[in-house]
Amino acid sequence: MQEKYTPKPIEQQAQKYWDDNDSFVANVDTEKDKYYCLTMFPYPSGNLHMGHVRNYSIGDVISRYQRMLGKNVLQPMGWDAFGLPAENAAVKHNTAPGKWTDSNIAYMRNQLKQLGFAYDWSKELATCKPDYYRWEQWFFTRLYEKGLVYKKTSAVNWCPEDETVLANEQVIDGCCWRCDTPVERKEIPQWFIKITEYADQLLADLDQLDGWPEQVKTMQRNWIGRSEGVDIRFDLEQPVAQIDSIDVYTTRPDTLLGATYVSLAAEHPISLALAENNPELQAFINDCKTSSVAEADMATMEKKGVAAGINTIHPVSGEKVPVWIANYVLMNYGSGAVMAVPSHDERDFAFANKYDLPVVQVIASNDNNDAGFDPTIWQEWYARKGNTTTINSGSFDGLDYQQAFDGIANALEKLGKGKKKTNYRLRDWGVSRQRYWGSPIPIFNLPDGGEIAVPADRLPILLPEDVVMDGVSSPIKSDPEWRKDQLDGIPVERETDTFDTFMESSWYYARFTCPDYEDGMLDADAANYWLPVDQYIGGIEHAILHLLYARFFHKLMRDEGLINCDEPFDRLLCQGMVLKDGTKMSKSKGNTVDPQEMIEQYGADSVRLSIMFAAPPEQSLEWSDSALGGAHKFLHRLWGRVYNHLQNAKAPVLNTDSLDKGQQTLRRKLHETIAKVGDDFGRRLTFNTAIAAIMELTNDLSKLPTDNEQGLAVEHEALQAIIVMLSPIAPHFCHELWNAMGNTGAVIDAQWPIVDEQAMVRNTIELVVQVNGKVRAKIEVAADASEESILEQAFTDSNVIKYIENKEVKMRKVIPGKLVTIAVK
Ligand code: ANZ
Repeated sequence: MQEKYTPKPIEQQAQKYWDDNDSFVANVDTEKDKYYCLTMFPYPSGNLHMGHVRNYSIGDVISRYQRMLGKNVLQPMGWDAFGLPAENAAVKHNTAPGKWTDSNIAYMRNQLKQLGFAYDWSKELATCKPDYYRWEQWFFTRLYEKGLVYKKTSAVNWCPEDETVLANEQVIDGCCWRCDTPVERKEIPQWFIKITEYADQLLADLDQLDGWPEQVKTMQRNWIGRSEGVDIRFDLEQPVAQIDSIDVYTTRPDTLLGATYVSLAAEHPISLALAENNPELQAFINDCKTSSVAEADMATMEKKGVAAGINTIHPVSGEKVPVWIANYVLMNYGSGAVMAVPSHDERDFAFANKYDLPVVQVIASNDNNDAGFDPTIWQEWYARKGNTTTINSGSFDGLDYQQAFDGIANALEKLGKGKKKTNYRLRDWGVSRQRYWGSPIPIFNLPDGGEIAVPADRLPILLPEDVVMDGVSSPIKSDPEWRKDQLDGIPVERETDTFDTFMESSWYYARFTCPDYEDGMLDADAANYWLPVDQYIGGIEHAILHLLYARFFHKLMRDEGLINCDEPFDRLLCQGMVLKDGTKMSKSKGNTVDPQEMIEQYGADSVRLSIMFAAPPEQSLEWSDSALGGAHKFLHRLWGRVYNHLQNAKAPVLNTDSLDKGQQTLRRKLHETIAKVGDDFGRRLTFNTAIAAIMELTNDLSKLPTDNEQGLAVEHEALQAIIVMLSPIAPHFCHELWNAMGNTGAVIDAQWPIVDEQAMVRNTIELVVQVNGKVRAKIEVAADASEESILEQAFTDSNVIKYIENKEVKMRKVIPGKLVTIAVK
């Protein structure tokens, strides 16, 4: 063994050993418990950043720990390789997106290898390769056959100058990022998958996910947004374009008598019909078309509208209620129409104030003796449902929330003017993108309109990779030849839209179990053995969409008979960000830390150790170069300790019956540490506290005298355990030391150390001695000492003697396990 720790050659040797021995290749083995640990795969953007290093280190520690428990561990890695950045980079560097992506993958793979992650590289996959996306295309055609996908027109961001669709991130302050032309909303036909058909299951099954953070489940619940309400019919005073009523969806039928106007979405059929003879309305509708399609913007934008000039009849009061067209009503929620209750709904309130519409309070607080509607305390309780009473509501006065809800809903049902209804906020998943670098959507458009799904034997529809990007439109859209195809002699046109890249990341975790399988999307034996993923790790930014789509796809695959469990991810850990000077590292702020430089300078193990030590995994972590230096020093010291030990020790044999007190104490500490670190790695997933415990033990160990055989034997036992416990964190370092300690086999194949319960038994305990209520001494007594001998020891303690000398002892008492109390006068 070398005297000094030199990371580079040690890391290369360990990595070579793992490679040569296929150490991390995982095969189905039904005799063994499996453990599938997955960290969200990266987009191959060019190089790793510190966030990746943290993320992948967490997954690696968990994987390596589980392996030492004897599990059959699968930890795969691959590339989420389609997406817009590749198109932009291709234009900028005058290359093709495929080429750019491949070279990034090669570079980043090498970086991951340098960090020593225990991946099964034989299962590597890249989603931009036909052997991956062909199954996604096939699956889409299956969903098409089952009626789970459909086409409908839907809004996109359109640049009239470039005549191209823009992604949301390509719209900057409402203008095209390239030419600054104001962006319009354009309705074009797009493909949708019916995730709404699974809304109920996606909601209900969240309750099974005990291993998920509550916060993530709450976010998913809110996103699915189940609400119970009533569809209410407001008859029109006069029909418009043969329509004689407006259906509104409300979750607050209890406020029905406070409805002072009805508002419609700009795209509502009545709005469109009225606009034909109303230029002001037409202009307003056009105006709405150009505003953003992003839902977040809809919520915050200024409320605007136009009076429709028609009335409805209130279903209960029979009074006239005017109709407005308003920009805050969404066409694709409920029925695209709202009964506006400005006294109890914030948006309606803002709108009514702006256009001077009447506000009628119908809910009164039971605590407040309120005189009229006071908009300044709107937020405080007007929107409240509990502890209220209805007012101004005719025969429905004097009711609490639930009574009013049920009373009015039932009355409407009797009148034939309302029906209870459950709605979801969740929309069907629009999967069409007008971009090039994605999987082509496997549809043939027929010459006489209509379309059919591409038959299985014609899949995959290949994306050409040898393309020139003009920076404006997709090469497969601008190439008329690419579209041309034939089916049974009939000319057809290929769909030129590609899939949303969330499609690929929705099922990669399943394909990892059988990435080379050629006879289907999934090999049932492999998929059913490995799934569900036991531990999934990734950023909180994926808490909603990615995780929801993956859960949805899982259920779709289950219902296709491909897998047999209900949920894809058993346990979920969302790691925090890596910050520098309190802010997120980003190139634009110039505060990034390059992992590559750190690895070169300190070695991968120090980088891994420092990043895992800095904070609990869910918390954000403040990067510090000095912490890295500290981690490095610790490894050096430990190395030196092992080196010295090996200079002194000649195979010492531990004899637990002949240990002195210091040796016993160290062994106790050792086994307490083993128990704690196992709990931290396995259950708590707090790696920082595990490392702290290992460091503390190492520190205690350095104080243990080793000038005798049993001292060396205890040291040997402790160093062996420390090397094993630290190996998930600093695997190369421990690989080398494990062999240096004379063990056969590699540390990755070592068993997790077994806790010696006997060593943890404390045979002495410390007791406090109080004299007249003040602590005067601490004495160490045998754990099974009698009361008499404890008192004897207390009374002979020199410090205690000082306080009782020449005094009359009034009381003496032992409180077992805690203290001795003495009263004197
Ligand atoms: C009257 C009312 C009174 C409402 C009140 C709320 C509070 P959730 O809970 O998300 O389902 N709404 C219905 N359809 C809409 C649409 N297409 N665009 C915008 N808003 C719409 O929301 C349901 C509530 O959102 C409904 O209940 C309706 O306003 C509004 F004190 O009706 B409510």
